[in-house]
Amino acid sequence: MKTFFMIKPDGVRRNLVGEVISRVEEKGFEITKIKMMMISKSLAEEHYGEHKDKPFFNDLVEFITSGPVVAMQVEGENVVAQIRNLMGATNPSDATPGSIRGDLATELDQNVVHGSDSDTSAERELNLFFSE
Ligand SMILES: Nc1nc2c(ncn2[C@@H]2O[C@H](COP(=O)(O)OP(=O)(O)OP(=O)(O)O)[C@@H](O)[C@H]2O)c(=O)[nH]1
Ligand SMILES: [Mg+2]
Repeated sequence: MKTFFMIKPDGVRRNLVGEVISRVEEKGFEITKIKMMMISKSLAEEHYGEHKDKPFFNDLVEFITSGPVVAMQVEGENVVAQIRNLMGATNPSDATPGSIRGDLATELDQNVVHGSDSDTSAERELNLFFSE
């Protein structure tokens, strides 16, 4: 099984790339594709398309395009759900200590990582980021 996983601009700015990747690798998953990149406005709007009617959509697009991200394809058993567990709850205030967001973030809109929330999202997002 495969998922799309990404270290957001706040994680890169805070030099948490090694820390986050270590957690994924130590858990036992395999990173089979990885690249550091800037996300264009159009890619951001497509990636977060499900949120386009939310009041925070513009802030979300602005934030995710504000600096480089590290995009990954991660493989392993039940990887979509297990990566979401490693990430912790969307709001770091609710994220359990031991999770990436629980240990490394404090704010909802700067929560360090993204991971696909279903197999369907994983396929869509992997195609968006690793199509060439
Ligand atoms: N400002 C603001 N940001 C929000 C709110 N809800 C979600 N977000 C941000 O929007 C992102 C996407 O929301 P969701 O897809 O629902 O959450 P998620 O799947 O845990 O997070 P992602 O992995 O980033 O997709 C979250 O990671 C938050 O940073 C909100 O109510 N206000
Ligand atoms: Mg999401």
